[in-house]
Parts: sequence; structure tokens; C-alpha cells
Amino acid sequence: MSDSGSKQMRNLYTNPDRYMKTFQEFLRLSNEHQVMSEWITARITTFVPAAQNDKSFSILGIGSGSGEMDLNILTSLMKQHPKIHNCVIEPNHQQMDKYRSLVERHREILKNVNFDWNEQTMENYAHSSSKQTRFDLIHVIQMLYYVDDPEATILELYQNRLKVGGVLVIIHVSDDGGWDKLWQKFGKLLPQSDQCNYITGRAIQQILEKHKIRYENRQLPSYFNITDCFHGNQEIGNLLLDFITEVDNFVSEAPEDLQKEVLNYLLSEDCSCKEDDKIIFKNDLQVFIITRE
Ligand code: HSM
Repeated sequence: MSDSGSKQMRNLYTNPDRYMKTFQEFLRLSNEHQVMSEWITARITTFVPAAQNDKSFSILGIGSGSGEMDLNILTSLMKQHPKIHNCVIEPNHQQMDKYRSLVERHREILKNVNFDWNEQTMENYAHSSSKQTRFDLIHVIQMLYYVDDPEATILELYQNRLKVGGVLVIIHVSDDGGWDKLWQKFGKLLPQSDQCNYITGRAIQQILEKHKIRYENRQLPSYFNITDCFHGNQEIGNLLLDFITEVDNFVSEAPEDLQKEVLNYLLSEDCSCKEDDKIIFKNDLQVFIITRE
């Protein structure tokens, strides 16, 4: 395998505008949001604590992005919980703005939800907020890649932020899909950065088991159409390759031999399958449901 250095390559997260473009393309070409929404709508009410008199149900969303999944969670829970307090942690200004406009557009439906907006990282929130405030539900959806220390984050949320009987829901890429194989093979050759951890569901499972925290675990099959990386629209293909490798401009910055190896590996059955003339990346997800004992 190529031992080309990764000195010139920069992590995609150092270029937030480009990251947002790659993420939009990813969402358009994958069914990730649909799969998560379906799971939330069908399941979330079945494991969160029941309403208590007229008390507000409290939610902490970590890395909520532009709020689509949060909206789903809120509208599903509103049937059981007439009053909701929703604390949002999201460091990206653009994403937070989109979330606020989403709420504006659904103001009537969300009239009994009180929002507490925190434009900051999870780490800053943990330092600056009172540990007296605990939540009935905490959700961490596709974000543990971006914290300094996933183990410390999970423990902080479970031990210090969740009410007894409250539930922590983590949605993350599964070790059954293509991400795990790709990161195992190429993670060391891609730019290492404290802005992104190449971790999959296995690492989360190990953390929970190490600390004897009980959990339930569900697999959600998901796909991501990466055909444009090979033929079709080259500009979109380049954005997708950036999202996949987490490199800013992979096609112009990565050594050619590394590009070839990544593209070949993406075509292998470890990562993808062929459907007619499409190349479908295995974007399987894993949900962890953790009730505070
Ligand atoms: N960028 C980490 C992998 C991923 N994120 C999949 C969302 N879906």
C-alpha cells in the first residue's frame, strides 16, 4: 500500500464552507436522514421516560446541526409530553441559523417547546454549564467523530447530565458498513486531526462495556450512492471523495497512488455493492440506547 506522506493534505474540517457543501451532497445521495427519521418516528416514544404530571420534558441535543432530526424527535415526543424544554448545542453558526429558521417555519407546531440555544462545542458546554441541570433525553446523532475525547464525552453525558431513568441515544456509523473498513485501511494515511476521530460503533461499544454501562443496540442499514466518484458529475464526485476521506480537496491534494488505492478500495465489496450502473457505499448505522441506572 502507498506510504505517501499526508503532509500537504488538510483535514476537511479546517474548511467549514467546503465541508458544508460535501455534507449537502452526502445527504442528497444517501438515505441517512430518511433512515434515522423513520427509526425516530417509530421508536423514540417507546423508551423515553413517561410524562410526569405537568413537568416539562427536558432534552439535550449534542451537535444538532440544522435541526432536522431534532424536529423529528420533538414532534414525536410532543404527543406524550405537552411541554418540552429543548437545549441545543451546535458550534457551527451556519447550521445553527438553519435550525432557528426551521423552528420559525414550524412555530405553530412547536409552540409548547422552549428552546435554549448554545452556539458552542460540547466541551465548552460541559465546562460552562451547571451540572445541576439534568435531562430526560440526550441525543448524540452522528457527532462523536468531532469531540476531543469520545470516552470522556459519553461518561460526562451519562454520569453528569442524564436524570436517573433518562435515556442517552447515540446514532453513529456501524462497524458493519464501509466506513469501518475504509478507516482501518486508510485512516493512518489520511490527515490526522483533533477535529475528527475515525471511530465506528465498535469503539462506542467498547467504551460502554469498559464502564459497565448497559445498552441496547440496533443496526440501521443505509446506503450512499457514490457513482459520481467514478463516472458522472466530476465536481460532485470530488465533493463526495472529500466527504469520504475527510480531506479538503482530496483529488488535487492527495498523492496520485493514494487516490487510486482509495478509489479501488471503494469499489471492493468491503465498501460497496453494484446496483445496475450505480456504486452504492454501505453507510450502515448503529443506534445505542442507554438508560441511566
Ligand atoms: N463523516 C463521518 C461519517 C458519516 N457522517 C456518515 C455522517 N454519515
